[in-house]
Amino acid sequence: MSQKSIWTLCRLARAGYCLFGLSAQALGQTLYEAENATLGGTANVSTEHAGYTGAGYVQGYDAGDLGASTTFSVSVTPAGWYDVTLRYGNGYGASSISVYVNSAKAAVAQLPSTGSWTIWSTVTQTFLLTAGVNRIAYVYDTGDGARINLDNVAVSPTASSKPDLAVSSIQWVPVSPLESDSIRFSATVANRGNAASPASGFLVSFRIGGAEVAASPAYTAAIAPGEPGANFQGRSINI
Ligand SMILES: [Ca+2]
Repeated sequence: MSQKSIWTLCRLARAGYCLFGLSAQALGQTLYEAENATLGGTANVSTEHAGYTGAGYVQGYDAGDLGASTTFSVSVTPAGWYDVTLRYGNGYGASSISVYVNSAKAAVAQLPSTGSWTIWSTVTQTFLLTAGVNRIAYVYDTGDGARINLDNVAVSPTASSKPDLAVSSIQWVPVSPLESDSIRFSATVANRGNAASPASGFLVSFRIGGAEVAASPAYTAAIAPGEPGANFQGRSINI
């Protein structure tokens, strides 16, 4: 089935059902139109420049439009690494835009000129998404080039290998400490991804109420994919 015929069917179906059912099954990816996303600041929908998909595109990322944002609600199952491909137009020159995943700045997308406002191109980035709805936002931050139009994003499971570390079995001894006791924390880190973790540069931070109370030493060995658990010992603290 061609993409055109799929989207013809989409127009006949309820939009939500179409996005999560038909197009995902037929294309292996799910398409989210920018004009249907949540817009902030000066971002607004336009149809001036041809070549877009769906009912239009989002503009309003011009010079001085700091804070302009387009937030996509992206639904995936299961949790894991996904390719997020932005289709954009850029008739100015080399540009960039900040990308937030679930409110945390995850990357800055580099957006080379497409040569004309009616020529559209794509840039793909890979993000770790949670099961269910994720918010992916393209925000004009200080330092970004902006001056772009956003057409859509396509989301699909990534083919590249990634680690996926999960912390579990958080424990402390003594279990019921007195005020003067020293407490030692420990946790287990498993790699549920399909690539080894980096051999250094990460540790486990133990936090109570958002404040770090102990941290493990930096880990110095990669955790292999499928490795069920590596033990991280936090330093002792006094409460
Ligand atoms: Ca569009």
